[in-house]
Amino acid sequence: MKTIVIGAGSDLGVHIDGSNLGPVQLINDLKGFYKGESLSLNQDESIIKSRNLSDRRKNEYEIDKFNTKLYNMILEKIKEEYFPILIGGDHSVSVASALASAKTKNNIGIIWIDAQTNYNTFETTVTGNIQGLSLSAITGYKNHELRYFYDGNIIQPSKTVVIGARGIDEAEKENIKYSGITVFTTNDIKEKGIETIMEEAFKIAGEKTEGIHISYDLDIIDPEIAPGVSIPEFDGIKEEDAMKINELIIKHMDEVISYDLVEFNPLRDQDRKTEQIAINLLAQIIKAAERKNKYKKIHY
Ligand SMILES: [Mn+2]
Repeated sequence: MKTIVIGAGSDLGVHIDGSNLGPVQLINDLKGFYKGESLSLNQDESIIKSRNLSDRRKNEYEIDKFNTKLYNMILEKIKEEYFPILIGGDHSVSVASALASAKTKNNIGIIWIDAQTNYNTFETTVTGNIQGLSLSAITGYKNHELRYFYDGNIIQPSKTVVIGARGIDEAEKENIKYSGITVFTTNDIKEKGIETIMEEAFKIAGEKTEGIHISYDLDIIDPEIAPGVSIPEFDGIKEEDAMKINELIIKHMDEVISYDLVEFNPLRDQDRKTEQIAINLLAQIIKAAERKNKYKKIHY
């Protein structure tokens, strides 16, 4: 088992430009210490992107095309027994990575670390940004249009946990209630502490599953600290807690089978603050993935 870093350069899931440029920059930054393999998929430059907020199916066809390619690319690597680390791109790219991870298993869990729950449907979306429909698509709550390429098992809402949410739309709350996913808000983190919340999350996502997919959106962090994201959401967590989340993920690395880091937008960053945090998170996870792989080699 080896580690592979996969860049998914698409910003078609959001009306703000720039997150498509994140992966190239971060993969370039990683070159100093990561000598392993990497792959990249970038959105076609000839695409005329829709940024119209009243368009409820913004760039749907192009996103489907991109994610179909990305899904097949990641799935192939999983079948070759790689541990995939995906760098986004806006959060719509995680439909491809999470489902590629689910494809070869009967039942996996997912921990979605994000300021938003991304649990809208084409009916409830306010912005028409498809990134906001990604988790509902992954967990089989409507939005089948976003997983046309997929014929495997869906990730069960009962094995799905969102951490750090604070920007939940009213209609989205109804979707969440109906589906039964677990949501821990930023207030829950403040009240109970990040360690308790993460342990609870791993218990839910790990119960009777064959692995856990992690999807980490940088906008969970307060925009004062990490401004380089497309849709900043006030009252986020501190950098210390952001790093702590990663450490707690690494503590459970034997259960983790794939990892995304998404939403770095270099056009919105200030003094490379967000870029530095992203690199620190990636460096930690790469090291842990490589350790995991070495350990597996010894024991099998
Ligand atoms: Mn987000």
